[in-house]
Amino acid sequence: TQAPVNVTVTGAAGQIGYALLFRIASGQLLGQDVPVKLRLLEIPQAVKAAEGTAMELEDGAFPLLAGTDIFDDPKQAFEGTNIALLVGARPRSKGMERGDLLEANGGIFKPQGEAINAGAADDIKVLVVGNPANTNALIARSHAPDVPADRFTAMTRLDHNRALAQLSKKLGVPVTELKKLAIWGNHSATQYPSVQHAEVSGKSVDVDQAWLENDFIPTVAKRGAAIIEARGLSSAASAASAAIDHVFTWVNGTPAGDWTSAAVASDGSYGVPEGLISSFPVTAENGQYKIVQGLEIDDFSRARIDASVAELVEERDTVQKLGLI
Ligand code: NAX
Repeated sequence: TQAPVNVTVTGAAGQIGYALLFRIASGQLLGQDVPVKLRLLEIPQAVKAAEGTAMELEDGAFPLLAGTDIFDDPKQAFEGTNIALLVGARPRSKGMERGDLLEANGGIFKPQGEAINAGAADDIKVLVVGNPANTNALIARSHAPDVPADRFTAMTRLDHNRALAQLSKKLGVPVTELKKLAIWGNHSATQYPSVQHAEVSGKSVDVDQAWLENDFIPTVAKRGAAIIEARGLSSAASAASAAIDHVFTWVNGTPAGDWTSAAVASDGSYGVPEGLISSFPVTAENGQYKIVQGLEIDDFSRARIDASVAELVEERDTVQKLGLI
């Protein structure tokens, strides 16, 4: 039988953590034949709450769960880890400037990048969920020089899934009939959910531009705020579900004739500066995400992509000035 895969989850006692851990334990992250060992990282004040979650994981008697360990030290939490889900982050508090937010998160993602560099397994794959996700991933990656750059990714799969759901409702077709949607740029309000290459039941999608601009794009980009407004709490189960999808696809591949979206290190494609962690349409094969190449980009898409990428460049320049990368 296969040795368990080590999965580190940071922010394990938070609300996404609570939704995520049980799905990992049930085998949905990697597959129904892959045992997993959980390594939970929390800040000292939240270790007790993480212990409570670990008790519940034990009570699930999950056949694939080979054990749960809890840490408050990143060095230990990432030792030998194969999959790292970086969920814990510093939220923006009232009156906090963007620079302060990036700096506070630098204090989290720099040591985590260093710990991954020092101790993670050779096949380490990292997904950053904690916001600002793209730039947090950039910070972590820049402190892990021995890890191939393409192992650091940030999550836009929730945005991708939200886009699928909205288009499915609009067209009155199940999500399974939709292919080749794409999220471009930053996981923020500037993101660009694109239907330019999308297909419904094998044909190109025909929706009017006004609906795209006034309805679809803002609904997808502002969905997080709408969830907070309705639920009184930010998206958690849907975010956990998207994190499961991101890793499952990364490991098991995309189906032929389709792609998904993930924020990955740019290779300079589509005018996105090399090294920036930006969302692209991607395929996965043999455990690697690859940016879909050679797509024609229309003028509307061009302007939207450029605007979101400009925001990422700004974030990168800020963390560079702060000495975080
Ligand atoms: P919570 O505040 O419920 O949980 C965060 C947890 O992280 C807390 O338990 C906290 O103690 C822990 N934490 C803080 N610093 C830590 C550190 N240095 N090491 C380990 N743990 C640490 O937030 P939750 O709702 O779970 O959201 C987590 C993150 O996901 C937030 O940054 C949020 O903005 C982000 N999101 C990202 C999404 C995406 O699509 N990329 C969507 C959902 C979500 O908003």
